[in-house]
Amino acid sequence: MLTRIDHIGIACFDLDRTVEFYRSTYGFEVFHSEVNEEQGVREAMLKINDTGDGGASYLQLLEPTRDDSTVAKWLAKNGEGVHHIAFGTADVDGDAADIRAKGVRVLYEEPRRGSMGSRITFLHPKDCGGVLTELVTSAEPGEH
Ligand code: CMX
Ligand code: CO
Repeated sequence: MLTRIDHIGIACFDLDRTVEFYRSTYGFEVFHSEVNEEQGVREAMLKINDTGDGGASYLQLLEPTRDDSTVAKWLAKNGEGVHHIAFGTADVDGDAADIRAKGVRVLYEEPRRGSMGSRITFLHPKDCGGVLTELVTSAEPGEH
């Protein structure tokens, strides 16, 4: 069951500059940052709020680390902006299977590694009304 907005993914050319915009404009601080080589991104997670199911909601600021990454390709075509939304669930495997059975393309056979040791998969934007949609199961506290 999808129980929250886990994050909104925002693509940018310059992560440090974008982090500074969110800090100085809204007061949001970086909760966590990492490089995910598989996804080809350097990212900062800004925690917006905790949620009633023990999770949280974040902004995920994304800067590409290589020209052939999905985010680099998207930025070249669209410029900076909202790249994807992510729903949180305790069971990404089960929810992805249920959604695949409804005829929506799930991009990965098995969930892959996301921010902070989470497990993630994506739904094809062409099957979701033009919205690239991610499903996330957070790591248990202490797992990452
Ligand atoms: N939102 C909405 N539509 C998108 C999109 C996005 N983020 N990215 C691509 N599309 C659309 C394109 O506009 C294009 O539409 P048209 O054919 O009408 O022009 C179509 O999808 C195909 O796009 P493409 O540029 O040819 O790109 P690809 O098919 O090579 O890749 C996708 C698209 C979704 C398969 C790829 O972006 C992907 O695998 N995404 C999942 C991984 C990812 O995004 N990782 C970065 C974030 C990591 C994280 O969140 O942790
Ligand atoms: Co994401």
